[in-house]
Order: sequence, then C-alpha cells, then structure tokens
Amino acid sequence: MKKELPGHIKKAFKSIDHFLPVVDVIVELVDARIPDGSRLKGFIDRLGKSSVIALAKSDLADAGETAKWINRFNGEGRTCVSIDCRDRSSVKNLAKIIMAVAFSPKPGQKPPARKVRRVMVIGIPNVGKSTLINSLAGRSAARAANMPGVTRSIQWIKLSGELELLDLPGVLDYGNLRRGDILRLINTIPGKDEDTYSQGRTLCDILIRASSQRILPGFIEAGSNYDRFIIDYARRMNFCIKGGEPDIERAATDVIKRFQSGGFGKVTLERVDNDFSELFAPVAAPESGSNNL
Ligand SMILES: Nc1nc2c(ncn2[C@@H]2O[C@H](COP(=O)(O)OP(=O)(O)OP(=O)(O)O)[C@@H](O)[C@H]2O)c(=O)[nH]1
Ligand SMILES: [Mg+2]
Repeated sequence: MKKELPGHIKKAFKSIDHFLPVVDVIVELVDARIPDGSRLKGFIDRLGKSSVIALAKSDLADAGETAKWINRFNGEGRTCVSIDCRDRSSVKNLAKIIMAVAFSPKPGQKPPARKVRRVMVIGIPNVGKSTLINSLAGRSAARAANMPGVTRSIQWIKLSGELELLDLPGVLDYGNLRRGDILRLINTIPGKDEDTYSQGRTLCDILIRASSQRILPGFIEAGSNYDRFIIDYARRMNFCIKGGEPDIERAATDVIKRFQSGGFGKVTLERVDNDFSELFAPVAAPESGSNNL
C-alpha cells in the first residue's frame, strides 16, 4: 500500500504550484556529497522556469569531485555553482548568477512588468535552503537547524536588492527516489536509532564504492571488514557496555555522526563516473503527519 506524504511536504508541493506563476527563477539546491542523487529528478525541469543548480555543503565534499560535477552539469547546459550556505561571501557569487538569470528571461519569454524578481529555493529536506536564504539576506529571516523538516511555514524573504526569495519546506519525490539509504546518511531522512549498525555498514559500502574507505581510521587495518572495524573502533574509543564488551551501536552512531559533520574529512559519496544505482532501495514515504520528517 502506498503511504501518504507527510503534511508539510504535501503543502510544499501545493505551494510550488501556487507560487509558480509569479516566480522568475528556481534555485535547485542539491547536496555536493550526492550531487545527482539529491536532485529532484525531472521535477524542476517540468516546472518550465529558468533555474540554477547550487551544490550546497561543498565544504564537506571533495573539491576535485565537485569541480567534475560542475563540469558535468555545465555540459548538460545547466548553470551551476558550488556553495557553503552558511558563508555569506560564498553565496555572493550565487546571488550574482541569480540576478543575471532573473533579469535575462528565457528566449521567447516576456520580462515581468514589476521591478522585483522572485526566486524559489527548492531542494530535499535539510540540504540548507533556509541557511542559504539567511546568508543571502544577511540576517536570520528563516529558521534553520540540523534535522529534516524544520521549515514548516512558507515565507517570502526580501533581499536588499530587487530580489524576493521563497523559503519552502524540503520536498522529496518519493515515487522516483531510489536513494533512501544514502539520503539517511546525509540526514535528509531521519534514520531509526535501532538501525544505526546497518547504516554504518551502508556508509562503509558506499565509501568503498567511492574509493574513500581510507578516511575511516582503522578500516583498512581491519581488512576492510565492517564488523571487525566497528569492534576495533568501539575499543579504541572506549565505548563499552556492561562487562566491558564493545558497544558497537554507539560506535556505529559515532561513525555516522562524525562522517555527517565532516569529522573524517571532505568526502563525495557519489562520483561522476560511478553508477551506484543498485545500492539504493526505494524510499517509503512516512505516515502523513509524522513528526519525523
Ligand atoms: N557544513 C555545512 N552545513 C550547512 C550548509 N548549509 C546548511 N548547513 C547546515 O545544515 C543544516 C540544515 O540547514 P537548513 O537551512 O535548516 O536546511 P533546510 O534545507 O532549510 O531544511 P528543511 O527546512 O528542514 O527542509 C543546518 O545545521 C545548517 O547549519 C553548508 O553549506 N555547509
Ligand atoms: Mg528550511
């Protein structure tokens, strides 16, 4: 049975439809660690507006890989830039690009009579939409925090120039999405606490695919064997349960949290030249009204 989308994601999709006629530019915000997998496949194109791809959290991704992704998107005729949404100077370049796109309409399209240009920021949950808007605005206009589902209300935020930005809740196209496990690793979808051990395994599998397993201290020494690595890691960190046994759940949680915060260095999980498709299971939409997303 197909599960319902959570209420605020449904509301976000409705708002996109509602505001689309008055929007001039769409900023498609993706995660630089999974540039293609965190896109809303086909959805943005169907909206028929000028759009810019911004690779958020590029401070957590491998710079060389980010450059390759930018080349790839440019090669597909897309305007693309990498940013750290938290950093005002990093988003300045994006602001310039938005202005240029907003004031040069697509061929055959009439520019709007109004002076102000309106921009919609669309992306998956927790990718940095509200943080980006705050950096562009130079003030804390939108609520931002490190968990999916923070933005619930929809608001226009005026920038000092001639731009207005719409902050929306994150959206996920559950029907097309086949990257649930990997999206849990970057905290787009909340992972269940009891699943951290298997999420840690997924992280290791994906790091091996990305040839980046060396970032995990002790992983190669453990013969690139996840179960051995986690036991060694728990021992090294002094994570013990009663009786002195290694606390492997705690170790797996620590590995995931450290990875998410960049504690193991800058890593791109999805490389331009790797096909990861068989690794990903479809994402089941959580129950409507769930507080988790
Ligand atoms: N390292 C890093 N962290 C970022 C970046 N952008 C946002 N964050 C962090 O990511 C978390 C989520 O940011 P939000 O701006 O709330 O994300 P959002 O897309 O608005 O999330 P929802 O409204 O829940 O969909 C916050 O802890 C931000 O500080 C970035 O470019 N780099
Ligand atoms: Mg938000």
